[in-house]
Amino acid sequence: VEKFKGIFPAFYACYDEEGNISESRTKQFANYLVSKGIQGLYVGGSSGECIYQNLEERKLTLRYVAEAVGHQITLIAHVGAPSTRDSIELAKYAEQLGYDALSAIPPIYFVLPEDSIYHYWTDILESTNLPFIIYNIPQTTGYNLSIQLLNRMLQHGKVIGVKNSSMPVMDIERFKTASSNNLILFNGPDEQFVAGRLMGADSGIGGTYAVMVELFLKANEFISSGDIARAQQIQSDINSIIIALCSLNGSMYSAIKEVLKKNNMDIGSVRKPLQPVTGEDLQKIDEIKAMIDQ
Ligand code: HMN
Repeated sequence: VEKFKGIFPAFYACYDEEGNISESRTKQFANYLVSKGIQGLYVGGSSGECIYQNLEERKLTLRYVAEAVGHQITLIAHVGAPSTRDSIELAKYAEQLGYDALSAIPPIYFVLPEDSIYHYWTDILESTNLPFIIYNIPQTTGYNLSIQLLNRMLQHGKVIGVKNSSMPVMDIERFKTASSNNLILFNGPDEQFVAGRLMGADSGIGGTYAVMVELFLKANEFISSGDIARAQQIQSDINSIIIALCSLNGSMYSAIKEVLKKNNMDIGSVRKPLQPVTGEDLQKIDEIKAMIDQ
């Protein structure tokens, strides 16, 4: 379990100038994050724009990341997809590539009954030998993980963790307690990373980590060493940055990608319907970069 403890940036989609998945940019970006000292990567999640990509594109990203960083860090593949069949195809592919674990949101679009969610996750986890991390993100899926379904899922020995993106930090404590502290809990909302850790999260997976990874690594260290005041100060800086990133005309991810460009890490822009930054936004990017660099 040690390999699942720490900071796991949610990996971004890396596109070329035509908006196709870029092999060189994907590999460069993965290596860049490894050089910062992260514990692992969460590949192909919401921040990876999985919802806007076809299966082949999702496989390319999974493969390029694995080829670039190999076993230097822990790799988690998010395989949530519209059909169970597609999720299983991604899961098997991730296993072949040497990923360390699978993860999936509940089924997309229809908010299906809990029993269907159980079968969706079970079908995925039975399709490979990899451990499985439940992804709870009620604000986008419309389903909030219940203790009942969690208990049912725990009967599969393969469920090792929950990535929890619901806003009440109490949920982290409840899921952990329901598993008699056996599950690894990943904090989802970056704005509450410190609170999540204090309520029992072992780790964090987040969509804004990769643009300010040093801040999350430091906050994590301060929590581990018991220096809560300094961790809180970093959280406050992080939140001002996230609010600034979300205040532009373009999507948060397009703003993040512009900041990365200023750091000589060009991974292209976002795919529509996510909107790219506008000219007006670009003027604010320098200010956001300065907040991060401070
Ligand atoms: C993923 O790729 O799936 C992300 O890590 C999702 C992650 O939990 C994000 N939550 C949502 O998008 C709702 C957060 O990291 C989020 O981006 C951050 O807290 C900023 O609001």
